[in-house]
Amino acid sequence: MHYRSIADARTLSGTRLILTAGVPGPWGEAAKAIFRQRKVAYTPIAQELGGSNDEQVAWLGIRNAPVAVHDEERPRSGWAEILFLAERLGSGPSLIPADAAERALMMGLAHELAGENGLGWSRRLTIVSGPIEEGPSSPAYGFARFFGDNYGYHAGVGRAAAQRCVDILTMLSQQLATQQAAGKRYLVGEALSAADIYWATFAMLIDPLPHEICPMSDDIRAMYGSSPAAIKAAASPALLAHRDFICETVVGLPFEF
Ligand SMILES: N[C@@H](CCC(=O)N[C@@H](CS)C(=O)NCC(=O)O)C(=O)O
Repeated sequence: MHYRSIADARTLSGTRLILTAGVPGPWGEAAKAIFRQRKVAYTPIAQELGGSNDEQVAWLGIRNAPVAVHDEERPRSGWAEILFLAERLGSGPSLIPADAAERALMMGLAHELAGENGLGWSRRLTIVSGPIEEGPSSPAYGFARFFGDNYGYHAGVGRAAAQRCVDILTMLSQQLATQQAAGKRYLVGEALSAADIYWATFAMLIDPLPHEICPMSDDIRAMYGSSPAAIKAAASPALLAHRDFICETVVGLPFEF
């Protein structure tokens, strides 16, 4: 993926998507997949993982990624506002169900995957809590402290966050089983929705795909693949197979960062 700088981004119009360069992040990969599925063309702009990203902050007041900026409109960094931007700008089948009850379910599942205290958020807390609690002698302490300070770490949160991951994965496994028992292919209703895409991309924090289709550094792979056994066991084989299906048919393989 060819990234442009923030300085370039400021001179461009159209849709720009700020992404953590060179690193597979589930929020960024979900945004890319949603733009791709909705046929929204965009210019990728580089954010530095864990960096101060001063130019980005000076421009938008937001340090992390992803951030979607369309023309002179306000920046959008939350998963839901990025999704609604893609719905508005794009074309083809909607990723949000038309039926109100299905839509409410889909948005709820998406929040459980991508929102605050959702699967990605909670799994990140399980990753950082070990090194933070071990203290500065841990080689990962600095990194973990930074992410912990930015994304909701407090003493003792690791255990609750791990349980939340288990609960969410159990719920998703049951939801898919219910759908499949009714002869339905996707997580909600009859058609592909954003919930399928969030699951396919956030699953990398539970069970990273092999290097050939999802290349990442050894450090990131070790971190993403380090879930406690109870978290791994909570994702049913069918839910992981659904991840494979959505990655192959929608997200596009290999992942490219
Ligand atoms: N803005 C997103 C959350 C994005 C997010 O958590 N991004 C993290 C992913 S680990 C990030 O940018 N990390 C890199 C950094 O903080 O520098 C949302 O509210 O939906």
